[in-house]
Amino acid sequence: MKRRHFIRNTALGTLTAAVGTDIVFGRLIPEGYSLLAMQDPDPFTLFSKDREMVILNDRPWNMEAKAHLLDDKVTPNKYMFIRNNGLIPEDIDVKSWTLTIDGEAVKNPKTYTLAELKSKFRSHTYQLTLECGGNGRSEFDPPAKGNQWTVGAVSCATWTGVRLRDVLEDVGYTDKAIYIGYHAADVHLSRDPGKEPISRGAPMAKALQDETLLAFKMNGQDIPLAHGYPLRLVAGGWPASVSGKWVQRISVRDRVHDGSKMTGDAYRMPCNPVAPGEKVKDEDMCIIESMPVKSLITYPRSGAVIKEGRKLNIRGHAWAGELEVSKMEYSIDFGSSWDSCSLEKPANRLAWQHFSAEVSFPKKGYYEIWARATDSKGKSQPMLLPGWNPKGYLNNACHRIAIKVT
Ligand SMILES: Nc1nc2c(c(=O)[nH]1)N[C@H]1C(S)=C(S)[C@@H](COP(=O)(O)O)O[C@H]1N2
Ligand SMILES: [Mo]
Repeated sequence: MKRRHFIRNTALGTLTAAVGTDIVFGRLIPEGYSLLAMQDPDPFTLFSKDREMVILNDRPWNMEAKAHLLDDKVTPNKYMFIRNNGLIPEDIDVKSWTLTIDGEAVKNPKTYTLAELKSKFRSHTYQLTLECGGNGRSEFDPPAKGNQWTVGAVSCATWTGVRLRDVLEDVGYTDKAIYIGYHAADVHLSRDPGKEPISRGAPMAKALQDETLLAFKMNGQDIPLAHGYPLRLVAGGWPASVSGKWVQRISVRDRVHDGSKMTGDAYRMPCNPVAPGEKVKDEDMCIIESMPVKSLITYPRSGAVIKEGRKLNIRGHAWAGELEVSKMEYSIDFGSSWDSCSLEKPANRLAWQHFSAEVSFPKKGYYEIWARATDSKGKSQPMLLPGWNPKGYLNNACHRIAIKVT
């Protein structure tokens, strides 16, 4: 038998410090063996996510919720989707974290520490709907490249921070200002420091809205690392890609921001509908702004079984980008007829709204419940897939669940 080799005392010292307690038989750890305590935690533990969350990619991390996980009126961290374009920044030092406002339309760029931002400007809290532009992408045919989101790349947490408007006014900007663009601390997948994973933005009108925040709290606590700790731009109602995480710099531009993922097919749609699979010229692509009207049935979960003669209480949320949802309906006959749901007002502008209904079924058998929201301008969700586009954005087709009455 081969003689066992054990780790050296110095290595054992390092391990003990890392584990944080005495390793009782530490002397006997075979050489080359790695302790379980030293292995990377699984992503659910790492990001404090529920184990029912679905991982779509691990490099970069992308994770979505299932419809029934989004039942809370205010989304807790454990059910909030993660959408990363690059690598999460490491070794964040809050004490030395700064935000710089610069750009062609700023005469004197200014830099704030986090403490300065918090003490100099008033804090505001809003509940804000953040939906990835690619939510629902998995349904498109021909398929679109990218994370195959189903329905769970949407959240509505409360965000606390200072108004971007107040900060921009404190710095001062010229009448050349037409757009803002963010720059963040995350790292490009190639680890090339000259490349940004994503650097998007919004027109001044959106940047200056009351609800557009530089946030430092989510649901009353420090923003979780994966969601942008220690400082994040939040612009509800627009594709969530506008809400830059780990933000360090905001440029006030004299042109449409041209950062990473602002051009080409990224977060842009054919300005006019195209046939599925059609090539679209660059100049015929338009930047996505307000998200379309949409809804989600969060209770019961698809596949639920109920007894004949019983009524089923369904519920969920509806949202409409910059607009309010004015009508919510459901159908149990594949969209031939619709009944109305009761619909609550949003907690504030740009927050999703809750709906509920009591559904009766005529007899035993299989049913699908479809939900359809209509926005304040009268636009309704399409029953089936909306217009195909190269990257599979803005699928706001009616959500549906299966029900068996036995
Ligand atoms: N710095 C930075 N900000 C970012 C991203 C990113 O990869 N890096 N992803 C964007 C995209 S595409 C989306 S959909 C949202 C996702 O926010 P969440 O991960 O907090 O749910 O963050 C946006 N902000
Ligand atoms: Mo996104």
